[in-house]
Order: sequence, then structure tokens, then C-alpha cells
Amino acid sequence: MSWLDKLQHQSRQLRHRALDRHVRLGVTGLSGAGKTAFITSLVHQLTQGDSPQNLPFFGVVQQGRYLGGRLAAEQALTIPRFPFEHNLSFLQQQQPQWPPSTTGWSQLSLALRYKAGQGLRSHLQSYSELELDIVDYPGEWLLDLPLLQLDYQQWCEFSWQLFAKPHRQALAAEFKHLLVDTDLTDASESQLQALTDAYKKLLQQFSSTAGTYLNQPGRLLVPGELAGAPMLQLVPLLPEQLAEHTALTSKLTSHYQSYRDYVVKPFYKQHFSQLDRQVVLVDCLSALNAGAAATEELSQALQLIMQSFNYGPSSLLRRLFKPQISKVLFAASKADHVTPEQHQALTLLLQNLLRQPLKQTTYQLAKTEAMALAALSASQTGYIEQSGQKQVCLSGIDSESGNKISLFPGDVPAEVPDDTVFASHKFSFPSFLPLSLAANANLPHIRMDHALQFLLGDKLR
Ligand SMILES: Nc1nc2c(ncn2[C@@H]2O[C@H](COP(=O)(O)OP(=O)(O)OP(=O)(O)O)[C@@H](O)[C@H]2O)c(=O)[nH]1
Ligand SMILES: [Mg+2]
Repeated sequence: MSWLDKLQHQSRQLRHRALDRHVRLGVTGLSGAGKTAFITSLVHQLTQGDSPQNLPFFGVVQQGRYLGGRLAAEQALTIPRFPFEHNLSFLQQQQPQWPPSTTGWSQLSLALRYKAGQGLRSHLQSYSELELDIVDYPGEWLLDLPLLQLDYQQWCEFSWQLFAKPHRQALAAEFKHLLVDTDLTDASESQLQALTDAYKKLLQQFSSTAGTYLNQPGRLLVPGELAGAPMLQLVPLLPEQLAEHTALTSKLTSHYQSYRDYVVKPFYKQHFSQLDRQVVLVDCLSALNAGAAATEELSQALQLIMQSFNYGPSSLLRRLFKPQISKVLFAASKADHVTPEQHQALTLLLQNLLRQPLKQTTYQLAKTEAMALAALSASQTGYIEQSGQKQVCLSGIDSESGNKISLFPGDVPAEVPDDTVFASHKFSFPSFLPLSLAANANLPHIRMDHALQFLLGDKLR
């Protein structure tokens, strides 16, 4: 993009922001929380699924004022585009699959056209337009944000406290031995690379173990365009190894600082410091399946992440110069993995899980709502007869066997269970493959219309 195009693009955005015609929506969630599925569904609902039957609680659609959404024609050429059509094609194929896990950042801009329902615009203009920007990125990168608050020594201490926990200790033992045997005076390329390879292997083992969320630095797992960059030679030494200033400690400290300054800070500035609205997706059910330590680590990860955002009411000046998130939707994702009467408990569980994390943030300055939703419902609710009693159940395609199953997945606890409950009860909520869709069908969802109403309803009045 030439500097002139860029300038025009920026000034158009500024004009729209001044007129309150521009919203930047942040979809936040750890890896696997459901960000890509959420964005794909949201874009589909806004561009192709905008009927009152499909979105009954989305006011602008319900009132017949929504004229349609389209993907913006003039997205800046330098910004990777969210692969909406590609993701959709996975869901629409004969044997539908989930879109793949995300490996880089991308953005999509939508133009939402509607008839203003009130004010001068409703009389003067035949239609109004709201520009919506949504960004997607690998969940692993989100976990780098807390590094902005830590120096290298603090990060090493944090990491080794984490690796001492029961669900991580055994896996971390081999890497710990490697560090103990490491010559700290040797900061050669080959030593750094050998340590990095070993740490990367450990992170990969962690990340394929259900219920380990805090795997840092995220770029070691998903390097994106930084693959091979020297600052990715980064491992947490044992805290006691930092007592002395050595060649290796100073090299790693400098790589850590570069990583924070040249990777994490720009990523935060570009994608997160400008948000107006935020969805925080949390996969509570997978954490319950993985047990007590996993659920605790999920809460810890959310706490660290939530501290990185600015919350507060939006005003004209703030919108222009220091945007703050004025509305946050906390959503328990994949609600189609439980029967509908469990949704309320799932919402309460999410609120309970977030209570501690949110204590230390300024999020109270924003409007918030919590709900259980499914961006893409992959199950159907039915009933089975059991001992003469009607019992609610779900049916769907089991993601492991590929077979159709019907089951009652179990009750969702309305609070984070304590260790004794985890010790005596194994949660095993299912996971489903997407259901086949008829040609041109809407994407089935649970409460995406409520989510849209909360996030965008006031901007489409
Ligand atoms: N049943 C059901 N499963 C879902 C839903 N959303 C996501 N999933 C499941 O969760 C997995 C991860 O979803 P993604 O949207 O890729 O998660 P993500 O947050 O983008 O993950 P990263 O790209 O790795 O950061 C999917 O492959 C599905 O198995 C949903 O609404 N319903
Ligand atoms: Mg993704």
C-alpha cells in the first residue's frame, strides 16, 4: 500500500471513529477457546444469516432495519485477511470439519448497512453504515501479554513455579536436568539452539496435554513470520542460575528484552490497545474434563491476560485518541456440548471462574455480560426414555470415533468444584464434529444473536 493509500485509509477510519461509525471488536481466548469458529460464525450471521428467525434477539434484524452486511472491499493490502471463505468451506463440505488452528494474525473488515431507527439520521439518510473490524490470531500469542509486566528473572521464577505443579512436574524434569548440567559461561550459538530445541519440545508436550494453558513464549510454539529469529532462542533458566552474571544469563536476558520490545509490545499496540468491544471466550468444559489443576491454571491464565486490557466508558475524545473497551462479553464457548438446561449453570461457572481474575482489573468500568453460547452448534437436543422417565439428551458426531452418539453429558457445576469433587468425579463432556449443512443453510448457533445484540445493538440504533 502506498503512503497515500495508507493515509487515506487512516483518515477514513478516524472520520468514522469520530462519527461513532467504526467498531473494533477483540475476540480474546486461549488456544482452542473457539475464536476462529466464533469469528467465522459471526461474519456468516451478519452477511448471510440475517433473518429474524435465525437472529431473533438481534434488535436491528428483528425490527426489520438491517439492510445487510458485506465484507469490506478496500481492506489495506498489507493486512493479512481473515480466511473467512476458507474456514467456511470446512464447515460446508460433505463431511464437515472444524477450521484449522490459527498460525498467524489476520483481520476482516465488514460494512454493516442499516436504517437508523431514531435521531436525525433516520429522517435524513436512506441508510447508515457501521464499519466493523475483527482480528484473529493464535491463542498462544495472547499468553505473551503478561510478559510485558515481567523482567527475565521474574519470568524464570514464574515459569519454574508453574513447572513445579503436579500436572507439569514430571514432564519438566528432563529439561530441568539439562539446565542443571548446562555450562553457564557458554553462550555459543549451538548451546543456545540446543537449549531452545529442548524447551520447545517441552512446550509442545505441555500444549498437547489437556489443561496446560500458560505456555510461554507463544512464538516458540507458533512462530509465525518470526521463525528462525535469534530472539526466539529463549528459555527460562532455573532462578538460582541467575544469581551470578554469566555469558548465558546476559544473552538470554537480552533475547527476552528484545522479544518483549520487538514482538510483544508491537503486537499488543497493533491489535489490543485499540479495542472498543471485547468478547472473552472461555472453554470451561474442557478445563473441567482435564481436572482440578487445569481449572486452576485456566483461572490463573485469564487473570494474567485480563490485566493487559484497558476498560472504561467511551467518549468522543477517547474514541479518537485513547480507545478503551466499553463493553465486554464473557462467553462460555461450546455450550452445545451440554444440554440446554445446563446453560445457566455454565454461565454461573464462568462468572465464578472469572471472579478472582477480574478483581484486579479495571473491567468494572465497562459494561459486561456473561452467557453460554455456541458459535456453531454441533449437537441436537432430544429425549430418551429411561425407566419410564423422559431424560434430556444430546446427539452429535463424536469427534474421536466419527460415529453418531446420543448421551446425557452430565451436570455442569455452577461453581468451580473443589479438589474433593475432582478426586471423586471425572467430568467427561463430549466434543462433536460439525453437523452437515444443507446448501445455503444458516450456521446453527446458540445465542449468537444475544451476543450480537450486546456487542453491536447500541451502535445500530
Ligand atoms: N461444538 C462446538 N465446538 C466448537 C465450537 N467452537 C469451537 N469448537 C471446537 O473447538 C476447537 C477450537 O476452536 P477454534 O475456533 O479453532 O479455537 P481458537 O480459539 O481459534 O484456537 P487457536 O486458533 O488455536 O488459538 C474447534 O476445532 C472445535 O473442535 C462450537 O461453537 N461448538
Ligand atoms: Mg484460531
